[in-house]
Amino acid sequence: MRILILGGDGYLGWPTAMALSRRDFEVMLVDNYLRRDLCRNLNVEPLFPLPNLFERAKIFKDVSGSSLSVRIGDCRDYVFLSKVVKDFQPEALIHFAEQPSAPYSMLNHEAAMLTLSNNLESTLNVAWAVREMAPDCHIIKLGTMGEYGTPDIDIEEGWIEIHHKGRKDRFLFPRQASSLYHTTKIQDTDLLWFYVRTWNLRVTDLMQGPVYGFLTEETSLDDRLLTFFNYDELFGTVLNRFMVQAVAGHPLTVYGSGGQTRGYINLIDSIACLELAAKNPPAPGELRVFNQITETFTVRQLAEMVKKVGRSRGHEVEIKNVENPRVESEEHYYNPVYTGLQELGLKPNHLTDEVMHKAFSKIEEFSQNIRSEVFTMGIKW
Ligand code: USQ
Repeated sequence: MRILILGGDGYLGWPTAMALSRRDFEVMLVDNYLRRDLCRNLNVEPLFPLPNLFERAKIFKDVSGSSLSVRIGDCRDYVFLSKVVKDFQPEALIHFAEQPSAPYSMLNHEAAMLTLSNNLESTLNVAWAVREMAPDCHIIKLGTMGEYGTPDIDIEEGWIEIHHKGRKDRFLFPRQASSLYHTTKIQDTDLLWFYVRTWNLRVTDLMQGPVYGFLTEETSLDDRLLTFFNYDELFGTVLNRFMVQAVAGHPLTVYGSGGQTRGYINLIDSIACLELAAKNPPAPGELRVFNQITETFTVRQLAEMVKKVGRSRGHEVEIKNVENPRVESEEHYYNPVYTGLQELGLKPNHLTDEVMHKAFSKIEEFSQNIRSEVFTMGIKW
């Protein structure tokens, strides 16, 4: 299957591309190095050094024998994107080409504008390029569980039936985000749902929770194939940050009381979900939604787990409840449904001490790269 991965240089895009190319997919990656540029400009470089995308593809070819095609360009540039889609004729397209950070989107007006325009324009262009150049192509859009927020009712898998004044209909589950980034993901969903209804596109929306880890079969082949791994306040996500903080001897930064509950997923499972989605496309005119998580934790629970594993490895790990820089509920009901991907065949890799030990071990090897000053940068909602 020909699969086009937009955002192929990122934390998820790169390991997904490598994994799929070894499992019977012909993979083309597109990226404009937005994440690299933002990290360089904001002085929050990732933990592992990253060769450029051409170099990474070459290293991967040398160590695995599998090929990846690379195109550098901006998905907001419709001439560029439509030509890539026209020439490659993908059967599936994974859209990761978004500004993915909630804190970055709240940094200042410029960052808000970049997030809004990048995310919406790239999604609009994806819908158009597919319609005009490869109308049967299955669009797999990376959504986020954060689109739903933390409502006081169970979170369904995308859709809800509403009964009202004696009648009923099926709607997208209500959405209310708690950052501008998450709001753009809701707007992406609305855009694609509109074009699904209007143009009969086939779309899968993967509502993913925070992903953790960085070790896959392919990233373990060679350190130069490791993924884009941030641990700073802007681009790092919570569990990844806690593990690096533990290695650095920095207190784990639990925001507020730490009762915030989210659905988490191992990077390995995230890739497996993408493969399952690609191999099981929806019908034309269908927007299919999966909640892409495998278990739920509070921030407090994650901190306790990291503390236990970190201490067993000789690190002095303390947990600190810092003032919450975000506007979010700290103690709330959270009960999402996430059966769809397991029904398609996902076998979850849960968060265990062993999983954490392996991640710790690699982080320790690179500990000389850790810069503690980026753990807290003062970004507030
Ligand atoms: N948190 C802490 N301490 C930290 C960092 C985060 O307590 O040092 C808390 C946050 O306040 C939040 C939770 O941990 O309650 C998750 O925060 P996060 O930074 O790990 O994740 P988030 O900002 O929600 O965004 C990440 C990815 C985003 C993805 C999203 C899935 O950056 O691309 O869409 O996870 S979800 O959270 O389900 O919306």
